[in-house]
Amino acid sequence: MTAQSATAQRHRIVVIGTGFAGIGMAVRLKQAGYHDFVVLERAEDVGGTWRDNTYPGCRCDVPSHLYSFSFAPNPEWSRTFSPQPEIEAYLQKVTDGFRVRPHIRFGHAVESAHWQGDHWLVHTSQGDFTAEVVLSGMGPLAEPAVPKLPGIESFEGEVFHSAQWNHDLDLSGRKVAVIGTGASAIQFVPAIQPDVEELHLFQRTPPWVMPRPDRRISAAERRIYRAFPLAQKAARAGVYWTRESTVLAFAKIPALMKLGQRVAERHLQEQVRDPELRAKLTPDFTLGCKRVLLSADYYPALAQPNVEVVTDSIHEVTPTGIVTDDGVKHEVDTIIYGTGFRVTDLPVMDMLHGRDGRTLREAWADGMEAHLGTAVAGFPNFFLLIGPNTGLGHSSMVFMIESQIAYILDALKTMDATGVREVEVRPEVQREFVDRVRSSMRNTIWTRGGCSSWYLDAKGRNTTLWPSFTFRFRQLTKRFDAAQYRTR
Ligand code: N01
Repeated sequence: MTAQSATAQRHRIVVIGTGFAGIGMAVRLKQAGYHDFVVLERAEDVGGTWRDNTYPGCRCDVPSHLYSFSFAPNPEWSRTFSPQPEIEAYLQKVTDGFRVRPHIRFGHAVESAHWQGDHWLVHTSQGDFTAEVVLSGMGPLAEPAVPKLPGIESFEGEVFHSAQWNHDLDLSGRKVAVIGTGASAIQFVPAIQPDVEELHLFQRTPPWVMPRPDRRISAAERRIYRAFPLAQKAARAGVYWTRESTVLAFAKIPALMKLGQRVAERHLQEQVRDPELRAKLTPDFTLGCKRVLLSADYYPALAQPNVEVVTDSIHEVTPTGIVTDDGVKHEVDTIIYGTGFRVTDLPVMDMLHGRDGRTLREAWADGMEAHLGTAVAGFPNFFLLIGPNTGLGHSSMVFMIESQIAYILDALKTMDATGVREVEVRPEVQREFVDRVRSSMRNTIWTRGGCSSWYLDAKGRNTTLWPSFTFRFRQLTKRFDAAQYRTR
């Protein structure tokens, strides 16, 4: 036993993170009769990415009825696409309603986890924990990606990332540079455009934007959902299957994307009358290659006189602005990064030390991979939620998370039923699964659509998304197969 572990708190299970993954896992553990667990959370409240992303206009681009746990329907959603405060409040309500909060240790940032031969030693900013099993709910959209712009240290104005919004700064009357045009930027740009004096939008690649069919859910509808939960279940199923049908275009027959692309082209045509601006905003890749964005107010905001869409590359930042490659200096006093997250370069990769002290980064030297996106060879009794190749471009991550939770619970039950203390996925099982995923990936829009995106790693491989139907993933994770694991 190491010096650190002498004072460690012992628990059977350590869960890391309190986003949808960590909270869902904790609820299901309790329901399954596992009570000896703690949930470690670096922040002071639950919510994960839905706690951190508070930028103006932040909302979900997956319909509300599907963006919730199957075991905790919410008849109170106010809109068909929920605003961030409602999703954060929903997660808090689930945490309290299922009495998970007493298990959570807030302000405990996990700094490392080491496999000790027969248990894990988890080192946090506020002490150590030992556990038989570690479950990571550290999502991929947690660590902001901030580009190293030449000269940024000399900038005299305010700088922040969309996931760390500076609410103390009044943007009215300011000259703002927004860098990036992804899912976050297309939501906050229209929200801040009316207030700022000037908005310079630095666009590297124009995204495809579809109309967002958002509407208020009336009080009468909410009464129906409260009184007849089956009605909301039916609405949820309708959304699920509509979304699921789009997998055909994303992952099976990418040529079908051209149909959707026409809708996006028409949307751009209708909302942007100026041909020069429209040309700047027209993507040169097939719809779906990057995340399909939904917005009713992004294009109209860009057509306003206080907005300039800058398509020349950023050359350098000066104390008072940004100079682009064409030599033009854009005078600004605020820079907002809408530059996304470190998805394929996760901090957990350096924190986690498996068998023989090997880090996850070393294990993933050739790219992120895990059996069923959940178990990694060399890391016994460790399971990842939202691991490699479990992300979605078309539907709700909560569905994938619930599939993984069920799989992990079955693993725990199998261990209990058979007296097994240690499970570690066999490398050849992981290899076979990953090879199948990679082969399915070849014919997807993400690899054939003619774009680069955060879905791809440095080697151009898609190690983030699930290349098939989500019900297929659910089938694969339905049962934990001990034969696929080395057991002790
Ligand atoms: O980040 P992104 P995001 N110089 O990575 C640009 C989820 N989400 O925060 O396209 C200049 O999509 C980059 O340009 P390019 C969702 O899964 C969900 O917007 O790489 N530009 C791009 O335009 C989403 O996919 C919701 O050429 C630079 C942008 O920054 C994920 O979060 C809402 C640059 C980054 O776009 C991330 O979205 C919001 C540089 N050095 C977000 N580096 C829901 O509603 C990057 N860019 C569920």
